[in-house]
Amino acid sequence: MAFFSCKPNALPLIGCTLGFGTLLSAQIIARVGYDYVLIDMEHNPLSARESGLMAHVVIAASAGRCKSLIRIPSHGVEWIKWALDCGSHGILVPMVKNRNEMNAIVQSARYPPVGQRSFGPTMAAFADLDIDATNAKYFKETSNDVAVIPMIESIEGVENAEAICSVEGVTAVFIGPVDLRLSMGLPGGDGDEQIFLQALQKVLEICRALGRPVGTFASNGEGCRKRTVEGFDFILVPGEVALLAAGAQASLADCTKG
Ligand code: 3PY
Ligand code: MG
Repeated sequence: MAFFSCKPNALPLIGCTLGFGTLLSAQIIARVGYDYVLIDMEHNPLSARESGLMAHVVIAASAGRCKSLIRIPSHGVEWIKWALDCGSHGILVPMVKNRNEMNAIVQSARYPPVGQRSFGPTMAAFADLDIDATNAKYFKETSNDVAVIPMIESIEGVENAEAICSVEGVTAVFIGPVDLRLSMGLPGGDGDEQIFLQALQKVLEICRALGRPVGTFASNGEGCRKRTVEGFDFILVPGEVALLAAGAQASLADCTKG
């Protein structure tokens, strides 16, 4: 089933970042009720050697009825191939700044005639019961539903948002608020500065006009509700690492209070 059809009438989709690369943790998170998990190969020490692990985490999440996106660490064709061939429902591609970069990503991620993705979705057949990678169905249908999601997270990316988002083969767009704010000289992941809010609004409007869903990150419930009211379609909320730290701190505080 396509990533954006998993909760058609009740957007936004809510997702949790997986950073440990461990199956047990993925299984626990996938059963909590999140709509999707984001396997983060960008900001966690999960190297190319561990790329096979992505496939197993996708399978673990899928058994919990969770969709899986993989955030790859670069625009490299090898990462795009590994992440899609293992049966994930889509890729998040960081730091996309212009149309040329987006065109190259789509070339790697889409089969002909749109792109030049090479055929070999070896693990996809095991990742999701709805995927049948062994016959023409994956090539003809499923692969078209795989989500290709550029991250807009710089001033330059916002300036070129229309050119990036309108490339054929782009499914949705994700705004990385922390890096976007850094590029604006602003701290943290949220704030009321006009330059930041106008950038969010601009990307939302462009994507509305193009019919592309827009996602972003929120570090807590208040931020999540704010972004929901603004019209974001999928939101990433605190992930595995933050949840473990918060749970451990709360438990220790509870067990040591007088
Ligand atoms: C950012 O905010 O820069 C992100 O990459 C969010 O995941
Ligand atoms: Mg970022």
